[in-house]
Amino acid sequence: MNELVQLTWNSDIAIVTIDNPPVNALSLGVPEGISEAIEQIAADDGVQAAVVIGGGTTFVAGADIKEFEKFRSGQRPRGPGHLPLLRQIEDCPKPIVMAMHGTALGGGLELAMAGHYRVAVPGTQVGQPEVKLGIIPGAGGTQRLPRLVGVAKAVEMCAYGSPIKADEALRLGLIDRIIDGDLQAGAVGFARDIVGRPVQKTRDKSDKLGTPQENDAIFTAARESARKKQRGVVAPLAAIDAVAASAKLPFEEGCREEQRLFADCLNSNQSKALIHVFFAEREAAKIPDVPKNTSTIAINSAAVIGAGTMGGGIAMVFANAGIPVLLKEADQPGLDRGIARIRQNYVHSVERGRFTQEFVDERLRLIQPTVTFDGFDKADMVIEAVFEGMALKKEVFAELDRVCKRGAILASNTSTLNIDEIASVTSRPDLVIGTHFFSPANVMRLLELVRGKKTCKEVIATAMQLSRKLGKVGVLVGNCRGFVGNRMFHPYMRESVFLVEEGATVEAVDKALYDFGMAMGPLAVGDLAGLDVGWRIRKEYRHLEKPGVRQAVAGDLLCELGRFGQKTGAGWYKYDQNRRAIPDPEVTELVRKWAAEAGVTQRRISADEIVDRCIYALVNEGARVLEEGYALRAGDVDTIYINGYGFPAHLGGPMWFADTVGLQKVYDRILEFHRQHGSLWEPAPLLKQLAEDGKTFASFNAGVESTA
Ligand code: T1G
Ligand code: NAD
Repeated sequence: MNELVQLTWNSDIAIVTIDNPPVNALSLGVPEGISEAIEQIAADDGVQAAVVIGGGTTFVAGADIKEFEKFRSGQRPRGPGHLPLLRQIEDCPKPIVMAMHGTALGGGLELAMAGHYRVAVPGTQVGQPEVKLGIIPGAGGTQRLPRLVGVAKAVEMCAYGSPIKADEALRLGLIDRIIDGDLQAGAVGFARDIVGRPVQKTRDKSDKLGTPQENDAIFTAARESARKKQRGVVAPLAAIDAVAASAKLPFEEGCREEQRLFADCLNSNQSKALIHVFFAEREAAKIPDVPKNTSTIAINSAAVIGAGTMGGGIAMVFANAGIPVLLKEADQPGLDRGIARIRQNYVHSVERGRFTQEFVDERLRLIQPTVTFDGFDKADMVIEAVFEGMALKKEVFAELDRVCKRGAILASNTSTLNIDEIASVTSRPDLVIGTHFFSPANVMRLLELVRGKKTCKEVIATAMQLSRKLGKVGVLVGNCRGFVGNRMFHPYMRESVFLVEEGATVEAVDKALYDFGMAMGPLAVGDLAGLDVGWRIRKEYRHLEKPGVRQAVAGDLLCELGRFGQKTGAGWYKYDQNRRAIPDPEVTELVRKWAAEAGVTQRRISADEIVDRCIYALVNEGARVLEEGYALRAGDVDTIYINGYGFPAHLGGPMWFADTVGLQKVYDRILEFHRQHGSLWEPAPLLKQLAEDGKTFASFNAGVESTA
């Protein structure tokens, strides 16, 4: 063998242990090692059966994603190349038992399905998550899985990529036994039980492959659903085609069809983008000056102050993670309203089948409502989510500093205010950090962590670790106005309004960006968030506007008519009782009249121009954010946009997308907008530099963030 795969014996049962930490990926050397072991097992008369097991915390998490570039460039055989190994395992005359714990994903599950029997400890997760990387199973997964679990379930697992747990896998026939207690001992025991029984080859099974009529209905429904739920993404449809091949073609031919579809997906820009997204998300957790071994503060209890939209959601996030949380409001009626909203949210979750009533009851018990500071002295961390206003935030933080124990973290959910100024009223600015959750906090995955000048490394490390525990993607950002996400969002939204002022209809702007892949058009987002917030801010800061710099006006015209968005039944759109958006010709007319008076020429604007104007506004500001060091890497910006702003993951995020277009092309287009529209389109110096040097954002790394 080699150091990645070990072969040992428990009298007449051979044990093959895969040892490639951290996740036992099938990196170069692993399939080769397993193959050698199987060869020895087949030849060894003293061996009656074998167990294949993962060393460490998991079975096999699949092919080594880092090696995909080698497949693409032909440095390694086309595809993961372990199809022959799987055939060798299946053809082994001695029964092979796959013993799973942790996760058996992608190539890991494919390996397991080539075994003759499968056992797992409770809680093991098995799945074909390849579509999330823009590819499909490439080692027979789409052919063996339907033979074990039936076509409908295989389509679901391959097209959506969500794993299932061991108990469901047992019910479906994907595994043969759940092992309570020690996995290896249990698997060896199981192997002894089946010695002498004929080896069952998955590829020879056909009883679950269904009839053409049944299958056609399954595939049609699956394609329709994939087109809707994974808009614009190619891999889910390819995965469905591959499973369809399993039901129509003999096994070998089905595998060839899978290989063909796999190769198309692997070479697509979508898979390159989604693999970037996978690694960017994990890279975001690494902070150059906060090493992995930085000590952290245990967060066993928390408190939230303000039970409004955000505070209520944040309390739910803690409760859902099993952390008891105090929720404080200014007065009893406000608290009652906040708690009622939380209950309502949970009722919806139960109705939609996301949580069980039992889970919800348990979580509700973890949220303790209060109007006093009693108990705050015990909390390890407090998150403030009161109204946005510096004076109030300072008042709250000064009080928190008095009532909270030494060493407790004080966090603010502010979306715009200066964290250093908030921290300055406390005696512990090193323990202050911004935790910017997104609305609805219990749903959105993004958590922007805002590092103040004095925030200490322990607090950053703790917040990063906590993000994971809370099921969020934490991204560390610097302390600038709007932080990273909202700072970039501002020019994006501004351009969408300018386009309407210049003659594009509201629907045309939203449709162009929706068709590009955004979860919602920008104007519909404005209606959802409320147009009045920006209007009030603009009124308050009008005196700070630079003369001669164009301001977006159309949204204010709507607000002056009381059209604040969904909450008032009208904004950019009209809304019916079901909150369905209806295009409103009155808005077009209102803006047309204003434009005529203001001397703004209206014209026909193409969908391409709409997308370029909005997306490049995002990219240009993203370049500034990067250059100024408020984001550590281009991938961090991408992670923020995908998880917080509905940017399509299959385009990799705004910075990755710009790289794929080519920065020279993006720069040239921005220069064109600069000539047409003036100073707001000043190209970011970093973009200019990278374009001129023929480089990409991905190649740029600002290094350690500094807010100084
Ligand atoms: N290849 C390479 N590295 C991987 C990896 C993989 N498959 N999976 C994880 N890592 C790295 C990851 O980058 C991180 O590194 C560390 O392991 C821990 O991961 C032939 C074509 C397994 C559920 O899609 O879903 O098989 O940041 O932080 O939260 O048809 O990782 O520490 O340097 O995520 O405990 C299909 C992807 C591949 C599984 C563990 N498999 N991985 O989660 O830890 S394609 C997947 C995951 C394939 C076949 C095809 C998760 C996890 P670092 P982590 P975790
Ligand atoms: P909200 O108006 O819904 O809730 C604020 C709550 O704080 C109210 O219920 C209010 O009664 C309570 N409150 C005010 N003073 C208090 C005090 N001294 N003690 C206890 N409670 C007090 O506002 P929101 O939308 O939840 O926003 C809260 C914070 O989150 C703001 O800083 C906001 O900028 C930020 N934020 C909001 C969003 C969003 O989309 N709404 C997103 C991210 C961040």
